[in-house]
Amino acid sequence: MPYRIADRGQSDISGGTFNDVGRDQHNQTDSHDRTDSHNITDSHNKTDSHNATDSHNRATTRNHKGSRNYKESYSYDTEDSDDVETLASQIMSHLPSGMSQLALMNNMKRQKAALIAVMGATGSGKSTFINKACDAGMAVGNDLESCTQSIEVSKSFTMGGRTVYMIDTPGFDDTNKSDADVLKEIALYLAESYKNGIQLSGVLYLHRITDNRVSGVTRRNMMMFQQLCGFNAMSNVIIVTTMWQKLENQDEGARREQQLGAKSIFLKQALEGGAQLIRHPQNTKESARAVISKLLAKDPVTLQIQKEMVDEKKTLTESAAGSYLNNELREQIKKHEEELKNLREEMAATRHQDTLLQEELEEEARTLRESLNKAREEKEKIATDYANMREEAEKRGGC
Ligand SMILES: Nc1nc2c(ncn2[C@@H]2O[C@H](COP(=O)(O)OP(=O)(O)O)[C@@H](O)[C@H]2O)c(=O)[nH]1
Ligand SMILES: [Mg+2]
Repeated sequence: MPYRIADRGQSDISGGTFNDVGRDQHNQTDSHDRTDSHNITDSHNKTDSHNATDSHNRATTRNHKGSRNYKESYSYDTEDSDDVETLASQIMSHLPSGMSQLALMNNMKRQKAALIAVMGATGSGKSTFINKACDAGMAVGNDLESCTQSIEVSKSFTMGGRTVYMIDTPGFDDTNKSDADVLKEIALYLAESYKNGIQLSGVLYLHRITDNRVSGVTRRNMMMFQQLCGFNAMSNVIIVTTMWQKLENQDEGARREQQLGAKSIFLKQALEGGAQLIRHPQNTKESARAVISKLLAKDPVTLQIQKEMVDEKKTLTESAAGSYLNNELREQIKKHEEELKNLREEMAATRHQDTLLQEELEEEARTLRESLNKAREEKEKIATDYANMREEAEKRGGC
């Protein structure tokens, strides 16, 4: 299970009204320029990683003996993970043999292609959106399990005379990857493409309109996305609300939409920077392409993480996104250390009493120590720079 920074509660986004800005649909006639989708980075070997939310997202109760019961808010089913691997290998099997990332990037450059990154939480509909846009076969997950194992580039398609590629990214809540690994993958891909002379046409950030609250997971995804893009790139960002068909009451969706833009500090900033909030009203190709067409009209953009890693040669920890994650991890470590200290005191105070209680406290301490170690490891992982990340990826055969 991946190490995950803890959710920090959620905010209500109901109430208010909203004037839809994304209903003007364009009917584009597009031809297809099909190449297969490309899985860019290998999945890392880290099925043993640990979910750090364990210790804080658990409801702690005392049983009749006064000892604690933890209710896990999150569980990981290893049988499902086999399914995910099968799906990943199915995608891999579509790869044209010998097509490296560099070759693909050269193709993009030669075609003066438009490159669009798609970000958002797991289950926000990224792979489905891309599939609709380009009739491709990205793996689509159910609501609980991540399917996008690593960065994937879609088949190309043509819109308004431009060749377009879409980049599918894992969310910062991936069931198989820690946030640090997701950040490293996204940062490396963006840095590599920038260094190879490819600029993005823009970024789509997908958000489920069916969510009536901004959960900790959503908040983390929004924050990481904003730190990766930076304020100056926001005019090339579209926040796309998905799953409108799942809403019983469309007015409720409109209210959430308004709250997202007005009250959420995360999206408010993005919108102030020029990002647009647009609906993907139908889960159709036309709807997806109407959104994409808005980015194609814009001049390409350099994202903050690209400038930081390539031009400014910052380490990942020094980048805005890395620094955000680093701070979250630092706070997590502090919290774990505090919890461990309290636990030790409790163990000392009850030393001569109940042996069963002692065993349970010991078990609790063990879990906490594991979480603490994982958080420290994650912090170490992002203490790296572009050159190191490339080297690591080359060793894995990814870049
Ligand atoms: N009704 C509806 N379902 C969707 C939409 N987009 C995605 N889904 C479903 O939501 C689930 C997660 O989608 P997926 O594309 O794997 O999300 P990802 O994790 O962001 O790539 C799948 O069951 C999709 O079929 C949409 O616009 N409308
Ligand atoms: Mg996906």
